[in-house]
Amino acid sequence: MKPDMLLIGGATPRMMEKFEAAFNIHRLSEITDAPKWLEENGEKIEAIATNGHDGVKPEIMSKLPNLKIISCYGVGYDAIDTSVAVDRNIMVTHTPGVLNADVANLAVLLMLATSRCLVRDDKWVRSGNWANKGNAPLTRSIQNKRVGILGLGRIGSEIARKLEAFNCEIVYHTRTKKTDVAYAYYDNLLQMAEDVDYLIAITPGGSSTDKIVNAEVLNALGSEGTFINVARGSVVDEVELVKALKDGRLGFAGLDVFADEPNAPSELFEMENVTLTPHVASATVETRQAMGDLTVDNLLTFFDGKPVLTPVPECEHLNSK
Ligand code: NAP
Ligand code: 8YV
Repeated sequence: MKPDMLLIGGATPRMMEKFEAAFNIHRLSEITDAPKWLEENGEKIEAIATNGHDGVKPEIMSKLPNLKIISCYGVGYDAIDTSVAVDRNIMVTHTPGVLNADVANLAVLLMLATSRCLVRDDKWVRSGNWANKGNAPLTRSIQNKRVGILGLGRIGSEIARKLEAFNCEIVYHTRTKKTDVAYAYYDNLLQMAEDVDYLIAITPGGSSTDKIVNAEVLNALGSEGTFINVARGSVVDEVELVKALKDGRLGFAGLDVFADEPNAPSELFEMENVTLTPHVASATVETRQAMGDLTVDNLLTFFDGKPVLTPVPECEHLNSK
């Protein structure tokens, strides 16, 4: 008998092929009256496959009394309430590590694109400005700049390594000082923002990081400073971010994530000092394949009675049960 799995959000054809071989799949997106369906069928669901954006809503989780595992396609799992999962002995897995390189690449790309005005200069050529108005205005270099990384974990460390190639001076802020890195540590985010040219956010979302990049931090970064966000939209006070960019209190921003995705504040659309991407840091064919494989393999190993490959830290203890 195949276990019943609820699929929240999408899955690639490669994932679906493996899911279909191992599970009875119920796609939430195809269920017309979800509350009624959950009431009538919730008992049979043993597994959920979801993603970092959709997570699992509390009203869904509470209707699945026999849920055993949630496998998240993504490393960030702030949209899944792990405290409820742990209380109910539900295993939660995610996809750490396999996306480090591409997420770090997008952070560097946003830094470069914002500083070198890539979007403006692409338009300069296409619009005929080059021929009609002459050379585009000068841009700014990322070479030799001081970069503050907010969150020096798996991805933050990869960003730091990549920026060494640009001779950037790396400093960082986390709650705990790392013992194994030579970069200067700031125990105070505001102080770090005062001292750097670029601030890159790459922490988890959730309550501990909610709006930690606030108006004060943005002011400290200043009119020549650049804020890059590849973490979660919730990490920055977005209303203050828009105001600071408008007033020129903050110079520039490169943003992959937003508070109310798939919506981004429309004021940003008119700003030339901002580069925007639609939450695509991990969205390459190669990385998404690796994330998909890990999402599936965590489920398959679990139902094989083996320890899952990548539990979230809160659920590691459930692996030995
Ligand atoms: P990780 O290895 O767990 O690293 C997280 C880092 O953030 C750690 O250095 C941690 O250090 C720090 N941190 C956590 N809470 C903090 C707080 N309140 N204040 C300051 N620092 C804090 O995670 P990762 O694999 O690098 O992934 C990081 C995050 O990137 C994910 O959770 C996700 O939100 C985001 N992400 C975004 C995309 C995208 O598509 N844009 C893709 C992948 C990941 P301490 O614990 O010492 O504070
Ligand atoms: C995904 C992410 O796009 O891994 C993460 O935390 O934000 C991205 O890789 C996200 O999980 C949605 O699928």
